Amino acid sequence: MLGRAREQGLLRLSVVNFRDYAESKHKNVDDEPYGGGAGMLLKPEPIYNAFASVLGPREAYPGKVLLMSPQGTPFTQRIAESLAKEDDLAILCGHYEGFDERIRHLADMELSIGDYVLTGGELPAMVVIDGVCRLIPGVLGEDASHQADSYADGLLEHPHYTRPRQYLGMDVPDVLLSGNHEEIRLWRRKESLRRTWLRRRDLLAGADLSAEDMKLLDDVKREEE
Ligand code: 4GX
Repeated sequence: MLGRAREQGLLRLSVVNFRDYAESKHKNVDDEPYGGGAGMLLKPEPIYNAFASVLGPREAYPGKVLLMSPQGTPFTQRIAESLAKEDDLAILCGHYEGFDERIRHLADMELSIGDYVLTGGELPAMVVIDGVCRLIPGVLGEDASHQADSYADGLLEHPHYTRPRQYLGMDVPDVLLSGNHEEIRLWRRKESLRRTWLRRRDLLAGADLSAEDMKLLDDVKREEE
């Protein structure tokens, strides 16, 4: 999807190798931690030099600068939506155990994609790129972007079915074949609430639920007791 979006001119992506901006003749971008300890740290100069060479003075950068780290703010759909409004984003990431604290000062926002530790920030950066770019108008098809709107309500999705009507003894729920659009809407909403109640109860606190939702959720709770 992002490859097509690039071809269509909907987004521009480029990768900068900060090794090309290392100061020493040996092009080393990492060094031992002051105070001792295991592991090498990413040095500040290659990152600062790369930034200035490619993007100009930090204070003149028009977009947001992101740093990928497990210590960051959890990356959520809400954050993806706010980043999708920016015309420019820069993401700092590296394949190192850690980075010199002064690199943090280049960033507007430190983001984490989850509570686990990876070997580098490249995959987290790609996760953020994917999550943000799919929200750029035109990147997803008409159908998919309409769906994306409905996923933004903070609930888990209801179950989906396609043909065949029966498979290995598992039937498509009758309501979905009924042609009754109001009944289908109510069923989907209820099953969405059920999934959220059963799998991610924490999400219900942040979801804005209508009076109808509250009634459906009551029914779900009674059924799931
Ligand atoms: N959510 N990692 C960060 C440390 C590092 C080294 C050099 C920048 C430069 C992660 C996560 C994550 C691994 C990215 C360690 N960062 N990032 N890297 N979870 O695990 O975002």
